[in-house]
Amino acid sequence: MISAVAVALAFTAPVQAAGAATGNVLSVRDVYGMPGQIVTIYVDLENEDAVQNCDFKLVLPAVLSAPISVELTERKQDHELSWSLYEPDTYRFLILSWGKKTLPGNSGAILRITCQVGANVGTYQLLIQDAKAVNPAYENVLTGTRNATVTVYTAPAKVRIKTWLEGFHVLGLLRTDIRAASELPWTSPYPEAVRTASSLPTSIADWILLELRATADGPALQRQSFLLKNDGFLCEMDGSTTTLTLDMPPGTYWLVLRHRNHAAVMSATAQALNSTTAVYYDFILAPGQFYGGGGKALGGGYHAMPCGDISGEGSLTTVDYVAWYHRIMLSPAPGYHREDLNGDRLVNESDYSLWLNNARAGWDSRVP
Ligand SMILES: [Ca+2]
Ligand SMILES: [Ca+2]
Repeated sequence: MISAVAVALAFTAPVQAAGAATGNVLSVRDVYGMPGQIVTIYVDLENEDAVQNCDFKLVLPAVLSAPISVELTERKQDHELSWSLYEPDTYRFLILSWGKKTLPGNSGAILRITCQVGANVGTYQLLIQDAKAVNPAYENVLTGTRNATVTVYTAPAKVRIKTWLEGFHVLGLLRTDIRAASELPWTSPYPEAVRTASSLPTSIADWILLELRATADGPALQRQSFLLKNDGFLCEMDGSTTTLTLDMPPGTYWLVLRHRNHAAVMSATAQALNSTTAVYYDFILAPGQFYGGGGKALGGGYHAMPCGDISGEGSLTTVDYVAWYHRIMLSPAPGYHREDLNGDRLVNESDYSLWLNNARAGWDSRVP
């Protein structure tokens, strides 16, 4: 058998691109952090074969502390985790099912590790070694691994962004009915990037999720929740600061916006962001601001994120309709509902009409 180290050196294919899994690949995601911050290392498994147990070592750069927390993700059944320091800066992890259960799903994180970032700015290697992914017949089916880097920086990238939500839009502003009824949650509804607001002024319409990518169809480098004001500006947790401080160093990034019931959109081009002057990206002013023509014209020369993707997977299908139908059958009280496409707190025929019009017209997310 080829050793896992040899496989690691030989493997070069990108593993986080969209599409079906090819082989069984264990990878770590790139990590970005400032001195003193707590960062999370994600270990992902993309597997086309059933995997029961995993065994691997991680070599952490000296700029990271020893693991503060190590936990399995939702990709587990009766799996147990053992880990320990193997040699200086190298930790061994063993994920094992005593009941011969397999890891659910075919992609995504199987392990989360938090560490604290040290003071030395730079870019460092984060290596996987001696990895095995064992199937129920106790054969190692791992076909590759992918290493990552840890980037330590001191000046975060800044940006200003304006967008409108089609469903929430009324005469140049976004509805704030949810906030007015004190039903807007203080904590972001996006589990990928939970944050808590310090203030929720009455001008806040909803929460929105910003994703940064290095390539148009590549994986997310970072996801961060922001508040969305009624004038369309994303703002910080104080509900008013529209210069957004990103958890990333300066760089050139594609800007993806996701919302809990609108189709995701992406900037037409990558934006060079720096740490001193916040680049301003306005999604509403022209159709050409949206990658793939993904913005919906509202009239008056304005454009918005198309509403209706309740399931959040990118397209408007009966899955979204069924979610709306189930909700309305429950006669929900007014509130913060994903099926409320126009943001008036109610789930009713108005929301259905918005979904139907967009589904018939073939609206979906154009984010690859
Ligand atoms: Ca959908
Ligand atoms: Ca509604």
